[in-house]
Amino acid sequence: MPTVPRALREPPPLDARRRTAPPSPRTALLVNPFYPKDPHASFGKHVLTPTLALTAIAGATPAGWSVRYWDENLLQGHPPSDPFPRVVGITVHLTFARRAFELARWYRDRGATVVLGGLHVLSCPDECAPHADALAFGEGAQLWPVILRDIEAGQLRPRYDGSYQRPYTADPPPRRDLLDRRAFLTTTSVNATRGCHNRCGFCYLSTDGLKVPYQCRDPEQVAAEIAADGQPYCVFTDNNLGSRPDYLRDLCLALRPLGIIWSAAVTLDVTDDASLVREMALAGCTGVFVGFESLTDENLAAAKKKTPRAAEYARRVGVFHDHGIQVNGSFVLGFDQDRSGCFEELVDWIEGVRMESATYHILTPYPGTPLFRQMESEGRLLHRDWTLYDTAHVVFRPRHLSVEELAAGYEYCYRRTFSHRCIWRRRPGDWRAVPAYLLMAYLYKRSNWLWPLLIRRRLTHWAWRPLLEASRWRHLRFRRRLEVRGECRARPGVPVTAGV
Ligand code: B12
Ligand code: SF4
Repeated sequence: MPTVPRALREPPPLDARRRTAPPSPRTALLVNPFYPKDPHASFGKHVLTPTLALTAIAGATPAGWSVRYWDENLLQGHPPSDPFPRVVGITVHLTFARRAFELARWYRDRGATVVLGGLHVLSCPDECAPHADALAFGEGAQLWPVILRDIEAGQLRPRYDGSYQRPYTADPPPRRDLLDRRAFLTTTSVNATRGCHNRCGFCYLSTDGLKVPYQCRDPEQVAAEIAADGQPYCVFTDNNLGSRPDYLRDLCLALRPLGIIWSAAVTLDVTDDASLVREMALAGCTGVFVGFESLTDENLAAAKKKTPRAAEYARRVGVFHDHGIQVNGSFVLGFDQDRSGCFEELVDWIEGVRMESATYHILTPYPGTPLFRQMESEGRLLHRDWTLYDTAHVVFRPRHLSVEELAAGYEYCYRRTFSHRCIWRRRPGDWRAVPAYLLMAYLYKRSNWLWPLLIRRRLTHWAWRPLLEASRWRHLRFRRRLEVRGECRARPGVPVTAGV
């Protein structure tokens, strides 16, 4: 098993003896808590692009308040305490809930008011409530200004409910200026849409009580936000940017004049219409993150995944490749029809279709989802230690595999996919795209020894920048050929594609 340096395994200890000044009026601190990194995956993936959770709510901070952003995963040591914040907002996911609660205690003990929000608050409110002065359920940009005003008026309520019904276009732009640009490959993480037309049984979108109607922002508004951040590469962190093909087409038209490159998570059905994929390429799309999940149709059906069946996958990967778009496939391991042998078969297939990148996730029943209820009712949950619900650990009893076989299969998939041999075999067919592909693969997937240093010294953007610029330049040339000749088989090459 590859080792993980301590700084990526454990959060910095909180100094119990630190003396702090009284809370400074109208100051807020927003914290993204530390989570342990998976030794099999790239350490670099955590500094590709920031989560929008906190910059989105920071954008809604009322005038007169100062707000600071702190991401513990940037390895900058003890979280800030000078000036000591009046209010601390912490985003909570199940995997880092324990750390979020530790932080909450530390700040509360010293007089700050702590507000918790995010997915875990929604799925496990009773667990979160004792650790906060107030809980924010759902859409935070709507709630944050109300919470701060109530604090000023001394009228803080224990619970605030935000609905996802308000027009998405009404949200203020995220405060990307709070981020350290050196610390990420790109600070331009953007959401153009919210929700997804699917409701896969394992997805957090099917959590009880979470009602996220599908909403799209004005394409021009999205393009202006991207242009304002001034970066060559943008990552769409939407659940599924391809949920509404007509919208995606309009968005592409708005993005085209920017001359940037971008990547996004989409479902495979965007390849139903090759002309849409062409529009994406012409607008700067160089990579897609696609949840293939499984090569077994029974698994897809059981998960209620409404995308093309497995026999169609290879042809559809080809549609992206034909338009110069690299594919980062996401695969879930441990479905009920997975048996020993499925891991070799999967990586053989990935190698065969020359998929540029792949991420693997052990099936994980998130609390509140149909999958969780099923596993619970069948008595298959092994424990409720949420820190291990990170898709890198087996937390349930698989149907046709032992727990050990599934864990070993996960490790095998990563080890083999990022072996020298497999990286080479998956190289693009167009030799001109090979150098960028190899640089990307080696920097991203085979440099875990280097990432802690790059992260701590805030050299992430510096390390990626030449590759980003070279990819954008190649892409612009490729686009010109695509415009003239129609479909084209050359691949421009891209640093990394979006996705978790
Ligand atoms: C960007 C991203 C990442 C980035 C950054 C993650 C980080 N925490 O820093 C990277 C690539 C590093 C990453 C890694 C992983 N991720 Co991730 N990631 C995302 C992604 C695509 C976007 C997040 C985002 O910006 N959302 C948009 C914001 C605006 O929405 P939001 O977070 O819900 O926040 C709103 C409200 O919840 C609320 N709110 C949130 N916090 C707070 C706090 C306060 C005080 C208030 C008032 C309100 C509030 O207001 C916000 C604005 O409306 C999401 C999918 C998605 N589209 O959301 C997955 C997602 C969050 N990731 C997920 C997972 C599983 C992971 C990994 C564990 C995967 C893996 N095996 O490696 C890792 C490890 C991270 C971890 N342990 O949490 C899951 C989480 C599932 C769950 N139930 O917890 C998601 C939902 C993807 C999915 N479809 O399953 N991820
Ligand atoms: S397609 Fe993806 S985002 Fe949509 S419900 Fe399924 S897993 Fe979730």
